Amino acid sequence: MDCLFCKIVSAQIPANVIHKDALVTAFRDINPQAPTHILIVPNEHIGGAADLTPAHTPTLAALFAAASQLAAAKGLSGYRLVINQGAEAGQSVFHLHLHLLGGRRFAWPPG
Ligand code: DGP
Repeated sequence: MDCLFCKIVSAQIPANVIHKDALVTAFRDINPQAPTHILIVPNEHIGGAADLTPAHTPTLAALFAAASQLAAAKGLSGYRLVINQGAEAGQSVFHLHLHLLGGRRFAWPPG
């Protein structure tokens, strides 16, 4: 499968990887929208949030566990976690990813 994030997970394409475990990989976003902008992706290919099933529960838990660990490691007391599902919502890479954004104030509602 020709998937950018699968290639980052398997190190076929370089990225600034800051965490990897059996289930998830985290790396810096190439186009950061905040002082801290990290993408956390499942190692297995999942197209997006709409493709999640109960069988993915351990992977989903690992995504959020990595996010809270990385946020703590970066000293972030508040941060935003975002999943864009579908092109209408701004998804541009169709491999599930959790955006961890921090280091500035965020507006609500989001743009
Ligand atoms: P989304 O728009 O929610 O699908 O987010 C995709 C993100 O992926 C976007 O913020 C930019 C980032 N991105 C795209 N290509 C690359 C890449 O080659 N390397 C890295 N590190 N990030 C990328």
